[in-house]
Amino acid sequence: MAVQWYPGHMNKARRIIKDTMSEVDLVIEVMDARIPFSSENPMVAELRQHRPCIKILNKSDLADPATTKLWMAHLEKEQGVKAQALSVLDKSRTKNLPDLCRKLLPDRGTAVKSIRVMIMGIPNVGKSTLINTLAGKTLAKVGDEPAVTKVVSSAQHRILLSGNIALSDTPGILWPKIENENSSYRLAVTGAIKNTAIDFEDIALFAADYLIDAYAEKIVERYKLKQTPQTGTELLEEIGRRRGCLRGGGIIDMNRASEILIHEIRSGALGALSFETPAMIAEETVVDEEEDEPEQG
Ligand SMILES: Nc1nc2c(ncn2[C@@H]2O[C@H](COP(=O)(O)OP(=O)(O)O)[C@@H](O)[C@H]2O)c(=O)[nH]1
Ligand SMILES: [Mg+2]
Repeated sequence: MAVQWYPGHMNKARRIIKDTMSEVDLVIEVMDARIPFSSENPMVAELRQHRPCIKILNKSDLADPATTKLWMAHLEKEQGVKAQALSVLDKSRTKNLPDLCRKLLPDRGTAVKSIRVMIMGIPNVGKSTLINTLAGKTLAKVGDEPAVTKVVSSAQHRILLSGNIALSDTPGILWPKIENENSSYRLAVTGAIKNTAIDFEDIALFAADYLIDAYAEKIVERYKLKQTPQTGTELLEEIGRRRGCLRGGGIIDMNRASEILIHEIRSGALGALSFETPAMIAEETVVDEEEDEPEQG
Protein backbone atom coordinates (compact mmCIF):
# COMPACT_ATOMS: atom_id res chain seq x y z
CA MET A 1 0.00 0.00 0.00
CA ALA A 2 3.02 2.28 -0.28
CA VAL A 3 2.29 5.51 -2.06
CA GLN A 4 4.89 5.86 -4.75
CA TRP A 5 5.40 9.14 -6.48
CA TYR A 6 6.99 9.09 -9.89
CA PRO A 7 8.14 12.11 -11.92
CA GLY A 8 5.03 11.72 -14.06
CA HIS A 9 2.72 12.07 -11.05
CA MET A 10 4.65 15.02 -9.75
CA ASN A 11 4.52 16.80 -13.10
CA LYS A 12 0.80 16.12 -13.36
CA ALA A 13 0.11 17.43 -9.85
CA ARG A 14 2.21 20.48 -10.51
CA ARG A 15 0.50 21.18 -13.85
CA ILE A 16 -3.02 20.89 -12.44
CA ILE A 17 -2.26 23.13 -9.48
CA LYS A 18 -0.54 25.65 -11.73
CA ASP A 19 -3.62 25.75 -13.99
CA THR A 20 -6.05 26.26 -11.10
CA MET A 21 -3.85 28.87 -9.42
CA SER A 22 -5.28 31.67 -11.58
CA GLU A 23 -8.53 31.19 -9.64
CA VAL A 24 -6.93 31.06 -6.20
CA ASP A 25 -6.29 34.06 -3.94
CA LEU A 26 -4.82 32.34 -0.90
CA VAL A 27 -3.13 29.01 -0.27
CA ILE A 28 -3.34 26.99 2.91
CA GLU A 29 -0.51 24.49 3.09
CA VAL A 30 -1.14 21.83 5.71
CA MET A 31 2.02 20.39 7.22
CA ASP A 32 2.82 18.02 10.07
CA ALA A 33 4.00 20.03 13.09
CA ARG A 34 6.29 17.17 14.14
CA ILE A 35 8.22 17.38 10.84
CA PRO A 36 7.67 20.80 9.27
CA PHE A 37 10.64 20.53 6.91
CA SER A 38 9.94 17.01 5.70
CA SER A 39 6.19 17.52 5.32
CA GLU A 40 6.52 20.80 3.44
CA ASN A 41 6.54 20.82 -0.35
CA PRO A 42 8.86 23.49 -1.78
CA MET A 43 6.73 23.63 -4.93
CA VAL A 44 4.12 25.62 -3.00
CA ALA A 45 6.40 28.67 -3.02
CA GLU A 46 6.78 28.44 -6.77
CA LEU A 47 3.11 27.79 -7.46
CA ARG A 48 1.56 30.42 -5.22
CA GLN A 49 3.88 33.24 -6.38
CA HIS A 50 2.66 36.49 -4.72
CA ARG A 51 -0.40 34.93 -3.09
CA PRO A 52 -0.44 34.82 0.70
CA CYS A 53 0.01 31.43 2.30
CA ILE A 54 -1.08 30.11 5.67
CA LYS A 55 1.19 27.26 6.73
CA ILE A 56 -0.71 25.14 9.19
CA LEU A 57 1.49 23.17 11.54
CA ASN A 58 -1.16 20.55 12.05
CA LYS A 59 -1.20 17.72 14.58
CA SER A 60 0.40 20.19 16.95
CA ASP A 61 -1.26 18.18 19.73
CA LEU A 62 1.42 15.54 19.00
CA ALA A 63 4.36 17.94 18.56
CA ASP A 64 6.72 19.51 21.09
CA PRO A 65 5.26 23.00 21.69
CA ALA A 66 8.66 24.67 22.17
CA THR A 67 9.90 23.30 18.85
CA THR A 68 6.68 24.28 17.10
CA LYS A 69 7.27 27.88 18.21
CA LEU A 70 10.74 27.83 16.66
CA TRP A 71 9.30 26.53 13.42
CA MET A 72 6.61 29.18 13.27
CA ALA A 73 9.18 31.96 13.51
CA HIS A 74 11.35 30.19 10.95
CA LEU A 75 8.55 29.69 8.42
CA GLU A 76 7.34 33.27 8.69
CA LYS A 77 10.68 34.49 7.34
CA GLU A 78 9.30 33.58 3.93
CA GLN A 79 7.50 36.45 2.21
CA GLY A 80 3.72 36.27 2.50
CA VAL A 81 3.71 33.36 4.95
CA LYS A 82 1.67 33.22 8.13
CA ALA A 83 2.32 30.14 10.26
CA GLN A 84 -0.37 28.71 12.49
CA ALA A 85 0.02 25.85 14.94
CA LEU A 86 -3.20 23.89 15.05
CA SER A 87 -4.88 20.61 15.56
CA VAL A 88 -7.68 20.40 13.05
CA LEU A 89 -9.34 17.95 15.44
CA ASP A 90 -9.99 21.06 17.56
CA LYS A 91 -13.06 22.30 15.73
CA SER A 92 -13.55 25.62 17.48
CA ARG A 93 -9.98 26.81 16.84
CA THR A 94 -10.04 25.55 13.28
CA LYS A 95 -13.15 27.59 12.59
CA ASN A 96 -11.12 30.75 13.19
CA LEU A 97 -9.18 30.19 9.97
CA PRO A 98 -11.56 32.22 7.76
CA ASP A 99 -10.84 35.23 10.00
CA LEU A 100 -7.13 34.79 9.42
CA CYS A 101 -7.71 34.57 5.65
CA ARG A 102 -9.56 37.89 5.75
CA LYS A 103 -6.76 39.49 7.74
CA LEU A 104 -4.26 38.48 5.10
CA LEU A 105 -6.41 39.80 2.26
CA PRO A 106 -8.31 42.72 3.78
CA ASP A 107 -9.45 44.03 0.39
CA ARG A 108 -11.20 40.79 -0.47
CA GLY A 109 -13.73 38.74 1.42
CA THR A 110 -16.31 41.46 0.93
CA ALA A 111 -19.82 40.97 -0.38
CA VAL A 112 -18.52 41.58 -3.90
CA LYS A 113 -15.20 39.76 -3.92
CA SER A 114 -14.78 36.39 -2.31
CA ILE A 115 -11.44 34.99 -1.15
CA ARG A 116 -10.79 31.82 -3.12
CA VAL A 117 -8.84 29.41 -0.94
CA MET A 118 -7.07 26.21 -1.90
CA ILE A 119 -5.75 23.69 0.60
CA MET A 120 -2.56 21.86 -0.31
CA GLY A 121 -0.25 19.37 1.27
CA ILE A 122 1.29 15.94 1.18
CA PRO A 123 -0.88 12.88 2.03
CA ASN A 124 -2.01 12.27 5.63
CA VAL A 125 -1.33 15.71 7.09
CA GLY A 126 -5.02 16.41 7.77
CA LYS A 127 -6.29 18.15 4.63
CA SER A 128 -9.59 16.23 4.49
CA THR A 129 -10.23 16.70 8.20
CA LEU A 130 -9.64 20.42 7.78
CA ILE A 131 -12.01 20.70 4.81
CA ASN A 132 -14.73 18.79 6.66
CA THR A 133 -14.38 20.95 9.77
CA LEU A 134 -14.51 24.18 7.80
CA ALA A 135 -17.45 22.95 5.72
CA GLY A 136 -19.26 21.69 8.82
CA LYS A 137 -20.05 18.41 7.07
CA THR A 138 -18.29 15.37 5.65
CA LEU A 139 -17.18 16.15 2.13
CA ALA A 140 -13.81 14.44 2.06
CA LYS A 141 -12.93 10.97 3.24
CA VAL A 142 -10.52 11.02 6.17
CA GLY A 143 -7.78 8.44 6.36
CA ASP A 144 -5.66 6.61 3.84
CA GLU A 145 -5.22 8.61 0.72
CA PRO A 146 -4.71 6.91 -2.64
CA ALA A 147 -2.48 9.72 -3.83
CA VAL A 148 -1.67 8.24 -7.18
CA THR A 149 -5.13 7.79 -8.62
CA LYS A 150 -6.36 11.12 -7.36
CA VAL A 151 -3.22 13.20 -7.59
CA VAL A 152 -5.02 16.48 -7.34
CA SER A 153 -8.29 17.85 -8.60
CA SER A 154 -9.43 21.18 -9.82
CA ALA A 155 -10.59 24.11 -7.79
CA GLN A 156 -13.92 24.20 -9.54
CA HIS A 157 -16.09 22.91 -6.66
CA ARG A 158 -16.21 25.43 -3.91
CA ILE A 159 -17.86 25.63 -0.53
CA LEU A 160 -18.89 29.07 0.64
CA LEU A 161 -17.77 29.78 4.20
CA SER A 162 -18.71 32.70 6.40
CA GLY A 163 -17.25 36.06 5.40
CA ASN A 164 -17.31 35.17 1.71
CA ILE A 165 -14.51 32.63 1.73
CA ALA A 166 -14.78 30.23 -1.22
CA LEU A 167 -12.94 27.04 -0.35
CA SER A 168 -12.09 24.38 -2.94
CA ASP A 169 -13.70 21.16 -1.74
CA THR A 170 -10.75 19.05 -2.92
CA PRO A 171 -7.18 19.64 -1.81
CA GLY A 172 -4.10 19.83 -3.96
CA ILE A 173 -2.18 16.71 -3.08
CA LEU A 174 1.58 17.14 -3.21
CA TRP A 175 4.41 14.68 -2.91
CA PRO A 176 6.48 14.18 0.22
CA LYS A 177 10.22 14.88 0.39
CA ILE A 178 11.33 11.34 -0.20
CA GLU A 179 14.59 12.18 -2.00
CA ASN A 180 16.11 13.13 1.35
CA GLU A 181 16.92 10.05 3.45
CA ASN A 182 16.29 11.58 6.87
CA SER A 183 13.01 13.02 5.64
CA SER A 184 11.77 9.68 4.39
CA TYR A 185 12.53 8.15 7.77
CA ARG A 186 10.73 10.94 9.60
CA LEU A 187 7.75 10.72 7.27
CA ALA A 188 7.65 6.99 7.95
CA VAL A 189 7.96 7.40 11.73
CA THR A 190 5.08 9.86 11.88
CA GLY A 191 2.95 7.76 9.51
CA ALA A 192 2.86 10.10 6.53
CA ILE A 193 4.31 7.42 4.29
CA LYS A 194 3.35 3.83 4.66
CA ASN A 195 5.35 1.24 6.53
CA THR A 196 6.25 -0.82 3.49
CA ALA A 197 8.25 2.01 1.93
CA ILE A 198 11.11 1.38 4.36
CA ASP A 199 11.83 -1.67 6.48
CA PHE A 200 9.81 -1.43 9.69
CA GLU A 201 12.62 -2.28 12.11
CA ASP A 202 14.78 0.21 10.30
CA ILE A 203 12.20 2.95 10.91
CA ALA A 204 11.96 2.04 14.59
CA LEU A 205 15.74 2.07 14.95
CA PHE A 206 15.91 5.51 13.40
CA ALA A 207 13.23 6.70 15.84
CA ALA A 208 14.89 5.00 18.82
CA ASP A 209 18.28 6.59 18.09
CA TYR A 210 16.66 10.00 17.78
CA LEU A 211 14.58 9.64 20.96
CA ILE A 212 17.67 8.70 22.99
CA ASP A 213 19.28 11.96 21.85
CA ALA A 214 16.31 14.29 22.02
CA TYR A 215 13.86 12.83 24.54
CA ALA A 216 15.82 10.52 26.86
CA GLU A 217 13.68 11.39 29.88
CA LYS A 218 10.46 10.51 28.12
CA ILE A 219 11.60 7.06 27.08
CA VAL A 220 13.12 6.31 30.48
CA GLU A 221 9.82 7.21 32.11
CA ARG A 222 7.54 5.48 29.61
CA TYR A 223 9.43 2.18 29.56
CA LYS A 224 10.48 2.36 33.21
CA LEU A 225 14.18 2.05 32.36
CA LYS A 226 16.91 2.23 34.96
CA GLN A 227 19.09 4.34 32.69
CA THR A 228 19.17 5.83 29.21
CA PRO A 229 20.00 3.15 26.65
CA GLN A 230 23.24 3.64 24.72
CA THR A 231 21.86 2.65 21.33
CA GLY A 232 18.57 2.36 19.50
CA THR A 233 18.95 -1.41 19.41
CA GLU A 234 19.32 -1.46 23.17
CA LEU A 235 16.15 0.61 23.57
CA LEU A 236 14.17 -1.74 21.32
CA GLU A 237 15.49 -4.75 23.27
CA GLU A 238 14.40 -3.14 26.54
CA ILE A 239 10.95 -2.45 25.13
CA GLY A 240 10.75 -6.04 23.87
CA ARG A 241 11.72 -7.42 27.26
CA ARG A 242 9.31 -5.24 29.20
CA ARG A 243 6.39 -5.85 26.90
CA GLY A 244 6.88 -9.59 26.58
CA CYS A 245 7.86 -9.62 22.91
CA LEU A 246 9.67 -12.92 23.16
CA ARG A 247 10.15 -15.72 20.72
CA GLY A 248 11.14 -19.30 21.51
CA GLY A 249 14.34 -19.55 23.47
CA GLY A 250 13.81 -16.14 25.03
CA ILE A 251 14.88 -14.31 21.88
CA ILE A 252 13.46 -10.80 21.68
CA ASP A 253 11.07 -10.24 18.80
CA MET A 254 12.54 -6.99 17.47
CA ASN A 255 9.78 -6.59 14.94
CA ARG A 256 7.11 -6.61 17.66
CA ALA A 257 9.15 -4.21 19.78
CA SER A 258 9.52 -1.95 16.74
CA GLU A 259 5.76 -1.98 16.20
CA ILE A 260 5.16 -1.00 19.82
CA LEU A 261 7.57 1.92 19.68
CA ILE A 262 6.21 3.29 16.38
CA HIS A 263 2.63 2.86 17.52
CA GLU A 264 3.29 4.67 20.79
CA ILE A 265 5.04 7.53 18.99
CA ARG A 266 2.16 7.96 16.54
CA SER A 267 -0.59 7.73 19.16
CA GLY A 268 1.04 10.27 21.44
CA ALA A 269 1.59 7.75 24.25
CA LEU A 270 5.19 8.95 24.60
CA GLY A 271 4.03 12.54 24.89
CA ALA A 272 4.45 15.43 22.49
CA LEU A 273 7.46 14.83 20.24
CA SER A 274 9.01 16.77 17.39
CA PHE A 275 11.34 15.01 14.99
CA GLU A 276 12.96 18.07 13.45
CA THR A 277 14.13 21.48 14.63
CA PRO A 278 15.18 24.37 12.36
CA ALA A 279 18.76 24.01 13.69
CA MET A 280 18.89 20.29 12.87
CA ILE A 281 17.71 20.95 9.33
CA ALA A 282 20.20 23.79 8.82
CA GLU A 283 22.99 21.44 9.84
CA GLU A 284 21.77 18.58 7.67
CA THR A 285 21.37 20.83 4.66
CA VAL A 286 24.97 22.07 4.97
CA VAL A 287 26.20 18.47 5.11
CA ASP A 288 24.13 17.59 2.00
CA GLU A 289 25.58 20.51 0.06
CA GLU A 290 29.13 19.57 1.02
CA GLU A 291 28.50 16.03 -0.14
CA ASP A 292 27.13 17.28 -3.44
CA GLU A 293 30.23 19.35 -4.20
CA PRO A 294 32.63 17.77 -6.68
CA GLU A 295 35.99 16.71 -5.32
CA GLN A 296 38.77 19.22 -5.78
CA GLY A 297 42.16 18.11 -6.86
N1 LIG B 1 -3.64 13.75 16.45
C1 LIG B 1 -4.10 14.35 15.35
N2 LIG B 1 -4.49 13.62 14.30
C2 LIG B 1 -4.96 14.25 13.21
C3 LIG B 1 -5.02 15.67 13.14
N3 LIG B 1 -5.49 16.00 11.92
C4 LIG B 1 -5.72 14.85 11.26
N4 LIG B 1 -5.40 13.80 12.02
C5 LIG B 1 -5.48 12.37 11.63
O1 LIG B 1 -4.56 12.15 10.56
C6 LIG B 1 -5.09 11.20 9.64
C7 LIG B 1 -5.08 11.78 8.23
O2 LIG B 1 -6.03 12.82 8.15
P1 LIG B 1 -6.68 13.26 6.75
O3 LIG B 1 -7.57 14.43 7.02
O4 LIG B 1 -7.29 12.09 6.06
O5 LIG B 1 -5.38 13.73 5.96
P2 LIG B 1 -5.19 14.04 4.40
O6 LIG B 1 -4.63 12.81 3.78
O7 LIG B 1 -4.22 15.17 4.35
O8 LIG B 1 -6.52 14.41 3.84
C8 LIG B 1 -6.47 10.84 10.13
O9 LIG B 1 -6.38 9.65 10.86
C9 LIG B 1 -6.83 12.02 11.03
O10 LIG B 1 -7.75 11.68 12.05
C10 LIG B 1 -4.58 16.43 14.28
O11 LIG B 1 -4.58 17.67 14.31
N5 LIG B 1 -4.14 15.71 15.35
MG1 LIG C 1 -7.54 13.40 2.28
